[in-house]
Amino acid sequence: MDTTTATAPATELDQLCINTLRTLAIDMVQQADSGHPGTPMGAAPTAYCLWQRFLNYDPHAPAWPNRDRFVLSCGHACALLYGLLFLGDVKPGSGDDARGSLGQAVTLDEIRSFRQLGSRCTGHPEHGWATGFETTTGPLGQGVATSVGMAMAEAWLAATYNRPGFTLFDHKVYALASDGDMMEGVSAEAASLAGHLQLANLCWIYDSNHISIEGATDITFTEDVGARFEAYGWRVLHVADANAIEQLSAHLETFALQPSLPTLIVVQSHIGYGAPHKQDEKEAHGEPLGEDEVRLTKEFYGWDPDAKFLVPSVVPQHFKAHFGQRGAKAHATWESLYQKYQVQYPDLAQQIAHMQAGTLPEGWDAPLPRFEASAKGVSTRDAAGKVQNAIARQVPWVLGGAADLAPSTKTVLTFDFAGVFEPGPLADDGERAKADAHSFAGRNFHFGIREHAMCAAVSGMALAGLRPFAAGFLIFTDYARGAMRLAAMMGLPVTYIWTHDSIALGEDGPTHQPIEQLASLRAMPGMRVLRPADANETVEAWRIAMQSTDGPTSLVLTRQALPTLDRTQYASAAGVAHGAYVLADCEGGSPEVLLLATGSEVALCIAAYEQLKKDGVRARVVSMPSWELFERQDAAYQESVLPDAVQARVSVEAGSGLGWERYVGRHGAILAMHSFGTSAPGKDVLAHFGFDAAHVVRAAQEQLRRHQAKA
Ligand SMILES: Cc1ncc(C[n+]2csc(CCOP(=O)(O)OP(=O)(O)O)c2C)c(N)n1
Repeated sequence: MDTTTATAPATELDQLCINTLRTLAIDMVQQADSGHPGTPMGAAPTAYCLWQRFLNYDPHAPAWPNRDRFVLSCGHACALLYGLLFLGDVKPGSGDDARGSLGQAVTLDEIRSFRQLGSRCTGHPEHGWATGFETTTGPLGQGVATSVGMAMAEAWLAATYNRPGFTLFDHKVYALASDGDMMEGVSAEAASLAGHLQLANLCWIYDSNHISIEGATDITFTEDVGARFEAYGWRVLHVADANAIEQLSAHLETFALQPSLPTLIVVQSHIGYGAPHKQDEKEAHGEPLGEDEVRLTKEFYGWDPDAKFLVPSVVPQHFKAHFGQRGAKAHATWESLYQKYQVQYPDLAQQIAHMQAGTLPEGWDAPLPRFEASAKGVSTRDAAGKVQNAIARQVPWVLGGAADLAPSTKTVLTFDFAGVFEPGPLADDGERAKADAHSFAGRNFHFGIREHAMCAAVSGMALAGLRPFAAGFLIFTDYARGAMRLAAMMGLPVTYIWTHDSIALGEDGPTHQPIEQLASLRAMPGMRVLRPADANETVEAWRIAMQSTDGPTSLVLTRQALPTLDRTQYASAAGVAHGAYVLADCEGGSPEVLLLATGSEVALCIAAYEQLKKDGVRARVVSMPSWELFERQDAAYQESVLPDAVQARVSVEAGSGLGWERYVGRHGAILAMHSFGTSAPGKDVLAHFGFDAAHVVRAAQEQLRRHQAKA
């Protein structure tokens, strides 16, 4: 906090800075002929006050791990963020390329080309496109939900790495939210979680302008938001007028001193503030003000109506004198503390360095289990749980949880020092009890039945350098998709564990049996999907997830036991790294028919293969745990697995058949689901829909007949 100015009334210079932010936003939208000018105009004083007086952020070291986070949840108001980053002179730090530094600085040229091809000033903030975009926002609700994960990460980092005299982590997480953010369900899930967890480091500032696109929010949104948040366990503070920044300042000071609850500050504002005709009108949304209105508004601000993208030189200077210097000082103090910490706690410092660099400690995969061949086998969820525990023991920042399904998804970290992430009791001095079984240092997170908020939260955790996992049933990815999509877009190394991956889950019936979910995850750019066929493929799948630093991985796992294949008889599971590999091949010539499958259906293909072998048919089984990885292999490898010459092909997957034509061709056989499932024990459901070896054998023989007839 800047004690010289914290609650002082706005000066003329402050007003000039605020109006610079407003006019830059107006000019950006006018020039682009698209975008939302009204919200930046209304919320500029709020954002200015936060940045200039409170945010601890070194503009020249944007990857500093203890920086305060600012999330613009209403991403459509991004012109405001671009103005702040430019006026605050935020630019990549020298010599570091960690997450916070991603991209290049927002320059005035970039601002002028707002929303144009190649500009860093994108239509909504895209993490990585310019320095200082802490997360991608745009779908309303995502930013605030992600900020909860950032706050959880800070709480975990503080509880895990701070030592007496070494407060390495004590940063705050701020999110600026709009009516739409507050309407979206995901923000309610996330706020409920944050309230339960008593995340005192979290502050949402709700720019309440009572307008959304269709007009005044009294047609849609009339609840008492503050009361709702109080019920969630938040402290709620109010600012009657966004332009009165000293009132907001006072509340932000209160927030900083609050030891046990998250804070919501509800700020009443006017969309399009200063635009004489468009204020309080829905036109302030989604379109430029228009030249005439721009002039009138600028006059209202005491601005030169003819000036465009005008930045009075005192404005960046003023930002530098407060926002810049405060952050640089805080960072310098932290650096000298960190240097001493490195000497006193070299192992812990090494862990922090790994997190910052996105690397893993030497030998992280040494204790990975290997599973003995077994006809009875284990489910891939069980195998994954063992692998995950082995990894998490080695890598302290591998942590996470499930949406109330940790026991079913086998994602509990069971080793004795894992602990549970829960707020510890507060001592008299307001300090929390240090790491015990239940504290913020715990690594088992209970997300509650909140799949969407869980996935947004793990994104926030990944953005802080952690390697989080999130788990649930595959069917519930439908509830979490919004957040998963942004994780894929941002390239975050999150591991999702989706179990109960097919109709074979059985008795829970069609509502719980995934059909189209696998295909839709495969359709998501940047999402690595792995559906391992047995325990040893599961080991390899987890290995790939851990080695992936460029995007999320979905591990798609069974509820039911699968035979653990004898790898002396069949090919090594190391083939998983190629996405698809020849698991079982014929002898005495090239194959006549290819059997392609993933996950639980690989065992069916193996059974069919053995039968076909007895019948004198030369078949090949291809295990295809990951289409994405297979697509990345060179043409020669792909040809070696799926030779063009062999067109008799059968694919088997107990889900939607969408996409399998790519591998079996238009005339190949696709054994898949064409409807929702049914309610019965898993074995009966599988039999009902024809997922058995006999069916695979029949399909293979039909393929052979068809191709022999053609030849
Ligand atoms: C999930 C989602 N649905 C719809 C939109 C499209 N959208 C963009 S801005 C907007 C209205 C936003 O109104 P509000 O949240 O009150 O923001 P403000 O009026 O303060 O700009 C809508 C519906 C969106 N960005 N995200």
